[in-house]
Amino acid sequence: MKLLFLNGPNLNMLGIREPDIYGKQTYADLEEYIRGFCGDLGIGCEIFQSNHEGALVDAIQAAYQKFDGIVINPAAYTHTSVALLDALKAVGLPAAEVHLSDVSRREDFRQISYVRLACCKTFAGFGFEGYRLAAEYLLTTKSGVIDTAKE
Ligand code: CA2
Repeated sequence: MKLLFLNGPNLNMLGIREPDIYGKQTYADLEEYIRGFCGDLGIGCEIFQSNHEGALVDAIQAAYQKFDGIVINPAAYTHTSVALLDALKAVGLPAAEVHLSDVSRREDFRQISYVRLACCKTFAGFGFEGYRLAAEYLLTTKSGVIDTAKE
């Protein structure tokens, strides 16, 4: 079992500003946390962060036949990106959406998630733990496979 963890724009700024919303821990702390629980769960992982939509699309495409699932925090692209949605649908890998904050309790523009339409589950508001919950979900469920032929 090998998972790809994708993080979108500005998540590399974690811990630097807005600690009330995103916590005090840094992006390096997040990477360490992900590698730690993946080790505990006995799963392989790769972590990639980009501020560029196309780079995230490329990473999703490159995951095809290489990973068993994708855990994605698309950050602001959550609310705007049909390109990320299409890429996830194109590769058809089980995917889980993660948000550090509880987006359902935030601004109206954060209530839309395009990426969610290609994800089997969303974990929002659990901080770093959301990534572990998403990984465990993908590890234990087989129901997340998206059949693009039927979409
Ligand atoms: O709650 C989340 O994880 C988000 O995906 C974070 C995004 C936001 O646009 C989404 O609506 C929800 C923001 C990424 C991090 O932005 C920072 C901004 C300032 C300081 C640190 C991080």
